[in-house]
Amino acid sequence: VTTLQETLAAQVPEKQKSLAALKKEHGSHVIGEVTIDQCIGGARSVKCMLWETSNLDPAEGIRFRGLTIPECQAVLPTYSGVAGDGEPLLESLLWLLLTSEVPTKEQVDTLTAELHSRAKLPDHVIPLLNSLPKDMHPMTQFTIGLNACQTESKFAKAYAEGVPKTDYHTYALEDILTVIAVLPEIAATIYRNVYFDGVVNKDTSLDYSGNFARMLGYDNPSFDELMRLYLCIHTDHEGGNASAHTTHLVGSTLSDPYLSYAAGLNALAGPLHGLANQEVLKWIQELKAKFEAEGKPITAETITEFAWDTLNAKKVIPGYGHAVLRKTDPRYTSQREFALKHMPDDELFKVVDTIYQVMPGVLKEHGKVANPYPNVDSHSGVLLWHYGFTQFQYYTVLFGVSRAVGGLSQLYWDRALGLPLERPKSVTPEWLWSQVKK
Ligand code: FAM
Repeated sequence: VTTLQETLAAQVPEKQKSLAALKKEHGSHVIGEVTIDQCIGGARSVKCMLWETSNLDPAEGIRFRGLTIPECQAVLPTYSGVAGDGEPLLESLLWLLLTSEVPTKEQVDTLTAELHSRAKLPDHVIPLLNSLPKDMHPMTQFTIGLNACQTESKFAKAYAEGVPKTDYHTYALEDILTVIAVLPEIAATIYRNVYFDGVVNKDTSLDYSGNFARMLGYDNPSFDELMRLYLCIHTDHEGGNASAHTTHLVGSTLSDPYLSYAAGLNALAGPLHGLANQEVLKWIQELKAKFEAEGKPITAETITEFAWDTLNAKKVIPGYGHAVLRKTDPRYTSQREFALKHMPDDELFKVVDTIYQVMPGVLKEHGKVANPYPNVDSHSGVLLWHYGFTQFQYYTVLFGVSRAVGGLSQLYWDRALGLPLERPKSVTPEWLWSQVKK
């Protein structure tokens, strides 16, 4: 069986040559312009970053190495081994994002074994996590835990020893696979510490997602399937989202993969980004509490009323809108299909479905939101809740385990292709005014 490392090593020379040719022959070709709006408005759709593991089309949604979520579900190896029979394994998607090839089940099995073998935390990490205050946000604990593992960085050690830049990607891959391997145990330790007894039970006879579910304390094949879907759909959303971009930017300084992804996690912890999945459940719980107190049922009418209360209070509706998408997020749709298959009568699923019926209309009437449709976060918490995973302050940690796969797969290619330090030009307000005063 051709291993992941052999597959990648065979690809690097050709891709290095191709990018060098593009730069040499067409480096000065103009691909866009930048307006003042984009300069002061968060660089929306400014094309100035290379990202190969996925691409996000506003109308179509995400494609992982050219494959949509349904296409991934049709071809990527599953737990049973039969593609299409259940959710793809997270390891299958990791292989696809890194190599752009659909792996065989045998190849995926070698990757599962490799990740399990790398999943050894340094001795100082669990005691450090155990020492953290229980009311410290789980995302803050998560980034502390990952930073603490940086003592193991092979990339940092090799750089310090002066290895040639042509070898950086080989050491980066070592760290990338180890970071992906240790994140579940860091995450599970935090969950068990904050909400239970601190005990983490591994089961490495299972795949990455199944073992992660056991470490969290869940032993239900249906939940294992949710974990596979959840971890796959949150991996990558092209390069411009804050967690991916931060990982790429910090990595471009030759900070190692541990420090780079820990930085990406801090971006993910923001309410407009990964923390939205927690905010969605908080919003739904507040909605339920209000109308239960008033003795009113949750209907399209009461949800509409609560949505307007939120908007009139100058707050955002969490789980709706997107900086790029202009239609319902296919990551929402894939979760809806999971719910229809596994929990069609779930009460919260019905609430999310009713929100979906009314919210686009409310946001269109409100008139400011460019994308009045749901994103990935408006559905994810409801699926977890169904299995008793009701600690929604923790939800973004699960997102953080998954997003490492996308951000770090690209980081491998950043180093293999020798992408340089990222350094866009900032301008002053005076300069902007000087451009428009004729
Ligand atoms: N509810 C209320 N107002 C919203 C809104 C929402 N869901 N989405 C956008 N707006 C507002 C936005 O705040 C802005 O208002 P101001 O002019 O007063 O600043 C206006 O509509 C235009 O914004 P936009 O161009 O439509 O969106 P942006 O590209 O600026 O921002 C998001 C995109 C995702 C930050 C924004 O839609 C939002 O805040 N959504 C709610 C939080 C959320 O669900 N984030 C998760 C996104 C998800 F993809 C992820 O990263 N996990």
